Amino acid sequence: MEGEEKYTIGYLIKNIGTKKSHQIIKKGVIEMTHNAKQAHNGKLPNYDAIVIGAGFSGLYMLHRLREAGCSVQVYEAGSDVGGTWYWNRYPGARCDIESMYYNYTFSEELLGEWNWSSRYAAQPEILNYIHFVADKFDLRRNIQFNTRVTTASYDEKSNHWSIHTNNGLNVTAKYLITALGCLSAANKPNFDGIVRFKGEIYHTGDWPHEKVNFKGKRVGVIGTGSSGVQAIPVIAKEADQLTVFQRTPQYSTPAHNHSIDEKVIKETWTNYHELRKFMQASIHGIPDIPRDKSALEDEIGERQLNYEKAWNNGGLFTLMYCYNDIVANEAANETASEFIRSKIKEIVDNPDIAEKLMPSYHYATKRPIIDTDYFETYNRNNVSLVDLKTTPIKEVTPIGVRTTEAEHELDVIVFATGFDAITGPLFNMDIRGKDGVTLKDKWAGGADIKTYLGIAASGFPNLFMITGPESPSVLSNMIVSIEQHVEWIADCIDYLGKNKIEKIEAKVEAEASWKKHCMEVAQYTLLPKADSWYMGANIEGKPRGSLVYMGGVGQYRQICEDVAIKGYEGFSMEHIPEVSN
Ligand code: N01
Repeated sequence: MEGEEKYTIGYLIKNIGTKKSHQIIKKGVIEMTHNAKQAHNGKLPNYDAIVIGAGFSGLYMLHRLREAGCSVQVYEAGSDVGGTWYWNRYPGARCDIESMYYNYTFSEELLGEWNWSSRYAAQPEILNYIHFVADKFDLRRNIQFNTRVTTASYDEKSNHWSIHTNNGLNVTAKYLITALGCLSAANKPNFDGIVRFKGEIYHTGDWPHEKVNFKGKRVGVIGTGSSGVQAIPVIAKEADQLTVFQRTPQYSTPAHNHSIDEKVIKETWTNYHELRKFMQASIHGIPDIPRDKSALEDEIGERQLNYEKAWNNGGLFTLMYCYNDIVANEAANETASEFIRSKIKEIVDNPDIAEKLMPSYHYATKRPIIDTDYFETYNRNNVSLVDLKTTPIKEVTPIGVRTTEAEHELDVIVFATGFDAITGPLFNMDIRGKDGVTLKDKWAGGADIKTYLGIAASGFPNLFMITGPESPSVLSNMIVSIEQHVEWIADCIDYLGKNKIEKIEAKVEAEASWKKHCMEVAQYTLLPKADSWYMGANIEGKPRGSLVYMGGVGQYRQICEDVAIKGYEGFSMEHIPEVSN
């Protein structure tokens, strides 16, 4: 944004009373509040708050704080808004939460003005929705694009955060809010020889804006998580040959995507108030909950009928919600796991390929996947499967990928290898708190993550993390979790302003008890047993440990509300000293 930096307090003071300064204020480029106007050691920060990231969370944070009268600046590495939906443009990219529940819910007006076309919206439609929101609330005027924050350091003397960016910007703010997304640091495995590959290389999480042409090409897809499972059937239809390199087979159930009738949308919007309350109190942030019965209580026939019905209905949580102990009890889990394996056997014609596609870990302990014709794709004669468990990749050669068994010649390699989840985006930035300690050091590189509610960390005053580690985040409908965090943070900042509190910091003992609670809750689930990205197990060398709060969004919301009601219990706060005249 050209000329953005000159519109600071300093500029206004220098030009006070001039036509230009009036124009700037009127335009709203600077919207100072009583908070920011308070002198801190005689020095004012450039902004009340700096938000990093302009995806769903950063945009709503900007809107909320701006509505509250704060001066806010957002920095975004991409050239436009969208976050996840800006970067993940791979063929087949689609949401796995039903569109009707995957939108902002804070504004009735917004709801009434948007119609989704299908049960699971495709990436371009979700990105259009985000553009629509950005336009409606005129959000871009406080966002600087193509700007990556490289360092953020807290200065104890001024109680400000100093932010530096890749294009040489240096700015300060009282509050720093990370809205980085949990899945924004692409995992690009550094296979031997990769730089020698003569063909094209893509990563699903960093996809070009132009269409990638697969026609007449030999394509290799490495990775079979949600991204790979969505991309594989679409690429298979276009490419000459497709080779899928699979490290871990996945449980995937049919999405059964379909168009949505406008009448249904209107009716849903009408009842949204109730639905919203339900989603906020639920486990995963959707208007549904598991059936209150163990999978082991039903006779086999009855259970099969339930699973069959769920399979035919589609939905991310439908099969898991057939019973209340699928992710809590190994024997119960096995009934669902075995049901999906039987489906793979039924769908895939070649029994050897079917066998390779059958997972053995506990269903839903990795992120469940929903698909359109994923297993069916292996019946095509232009698709082959390489099992990396038995024949691992040795290197990338100039003409393809060599496993311990063979060299697979390729024109294009697509990495669908996922992300360095949750901590990755935070560690990619040099975030320094008190005494210059980095977040990465505080958390021992991820081996000892300590947060309070997944929102704050001791030693890092006035830093708020939206959907940070140890929050429900990726275990839920992200928008429900994002809205809850944004609203909690905005309310907290409002409380600080009203009570003339300058500095807020999580207490060490509050972090310790939050960690203890997170670990206790995790023990009730099977999730810690899986080698998943929830546990940091997908990245070589990443310390293993739970990155998420597993108690559900409803319980989590209640805890956060209680903390706020008790005057932000677990946080230490410092008042602004009276300024003497
Ligand atoms: O990433 P993933 P993703 N050599 O980590 C394999 C959300 N999402 O981008 O399982 C070979 O799930 C890895 O193998 P393994 C959703 O929350 C949502 O697909 O680690 N293979 C795995 O097969 C999702 O969970 C949507 O053994 C390697 C794959 O790559 C999350 O994003 C769509 C490897 C990575 O799967 C991440 O999904 C897309 C290596 N060195 C994503 N490293 C929807 O809303 C990794 N793999 C539908």
